[in-house]
Amino acid sequence: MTEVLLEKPFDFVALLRINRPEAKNALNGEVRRQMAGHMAALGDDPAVRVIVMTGNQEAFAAGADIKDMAEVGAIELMQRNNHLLWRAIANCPKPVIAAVNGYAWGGGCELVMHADIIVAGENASFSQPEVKVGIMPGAGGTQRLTRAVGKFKAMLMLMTGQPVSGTEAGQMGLASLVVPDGEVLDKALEIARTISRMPPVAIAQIKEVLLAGQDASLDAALLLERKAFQLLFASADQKEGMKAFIEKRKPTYEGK
Ligand code: CO8
Repeated sequence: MTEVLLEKPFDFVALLRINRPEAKNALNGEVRRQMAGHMAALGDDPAVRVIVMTGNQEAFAAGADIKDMAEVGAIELMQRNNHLLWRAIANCPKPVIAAVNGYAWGGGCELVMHADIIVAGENASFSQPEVKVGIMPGAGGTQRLTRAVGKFKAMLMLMTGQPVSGTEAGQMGLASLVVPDGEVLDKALEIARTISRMPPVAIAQIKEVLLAGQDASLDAALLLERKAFQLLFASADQKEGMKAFIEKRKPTYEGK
């Protein structure tokens, strides 16, 4: 397992680093399999509450591996069932933070958009350049990008393949936060640490309801929210959080 390195920088936080520097972290099958495997395992691990994914200073990931796709046929591509690997990432029930420096292009940009929070360096580069190699995004780029930045900015990026900087990404709604390049990972880890101290059951419900509600009618989404809100009153963490407030002390959350 060396294409994606797993580290535990501190309690309750896991850090996944894409590790193919020789190929600008291009996402070959092995990277995608390892990323999906880690996400599934970390999603199940009670000792992990937040996951940060990153690349290196030059590239988060410069796309799916073109050398891996250049000669493939449609049926073989279909039989690779890559969508199941992407789904494992999308289905991770824990907060995922992307820390982005350098290229987040093509499948790399799509991977970033699987995250819940995106911290970008000012000079990061976001792009969906697939059209330039004769294809289009295949892992959510046309859909997640449009939901993030709206139709007109998405069309421009998708049809020209032109990159936007981290600073522009922040202005467009494609990043949660933009910081100087050298501070990206520290900032992402700081946010991860903050979230890791929050009640895990509430955090999981926020993620589930926000994502499920995004594509539902407002009425249905508000119903989902209300039910999840009510459910949280069955958690020990709710009792602890409110008791600690009243007793003027710090709460200790156990995820129960
Ligand atoms: N795939 C394979 N190899 C790559 C990729 C890639 N996406 N990107 C870079 N590399 C390799 C280069 O081939 C090169 O290898 P070598 O040293 O053996 O020649 C090495 O990484 C270093 O790259 P460069 O020399 O090109 O570095 P530069 O700094 O000059 O340029 C760029 C960096 C601008 C990022 C340039 O490498 C580039 O344009 N890369 C391709 C970007 C691209 O088109 N990405 C989109 C790919 S298609 C895609 O992502 C479809 C997603 C669909 C999702 C579904 C998946 C199944």
